[in-house]
Amino acid sequence: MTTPLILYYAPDNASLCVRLALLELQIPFETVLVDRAAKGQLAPAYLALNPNGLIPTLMTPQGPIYETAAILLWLSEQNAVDFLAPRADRAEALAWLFWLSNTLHPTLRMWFYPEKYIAPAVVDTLQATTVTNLAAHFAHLETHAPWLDDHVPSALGCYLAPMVRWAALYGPSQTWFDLSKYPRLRAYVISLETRASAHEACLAEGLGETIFSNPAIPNPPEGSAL
Ligand SMILES: N[C@@H](CCC(=O)N[C@@H](CS)C(=O)NCC(=O)O)C(=O)O
Repeated sequence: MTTPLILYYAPDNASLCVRLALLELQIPFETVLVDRAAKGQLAPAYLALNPNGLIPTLMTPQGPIYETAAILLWLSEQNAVDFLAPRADRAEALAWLFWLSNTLHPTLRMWFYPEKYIAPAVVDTLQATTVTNLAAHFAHLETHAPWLDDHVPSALGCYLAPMVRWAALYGPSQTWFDLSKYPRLRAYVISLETRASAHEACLAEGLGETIFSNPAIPNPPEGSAL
């Protein structure tokens, strides 16, 4: 790739998944901050790149790509060595990528942004169901994702590890999430947070230490998470 990729990001947003993948793959990239506090994701210039008004977007020589899973798949395809889930077969890796994208990530979004999904009067009801569903999703991963035992960097890991972080940090309550209940998942995210990619992402976005296994609210050098 000759023209550098440009990652439109906000600290500790879903763009973190893409930043981790770019760093792991050692693909040069530049960043442009999307100012969440000023609703920059809804500014006309950003909507021209990503009409969904969501972060991230990756500008590539072929134009902008959005949707975290699509970007991770695209980046994996640019790479000579399999990055999707190096020790899983492709069918299994694709199934898990889609599950992360169409099940775990949207359920987290319902937990963080219930008002986007339901009338204000019944937000409590949605949150009660959502937290039960989230606990079931993490238990499902713990039991059914053999690739958690492969402590190697992958697109799946770059997607999952930030979601583990967000489960522990954001939403109306944090007490429901206890990573020690999921020992395979815990060992997996610890293996990823000790990598150079995680350290570099920490510095760029002010994420602190133990970013996946015992995260703290970020203190970013620019922009804000919410
Ligand atoms: N389906 C999207 C979801 C991305 C997403 O939820 N982004 C959040 C930040 S982590 C966002 O842009 N939130 C702003 C909003 O919902 O208005 C993807 O996978 O890229």
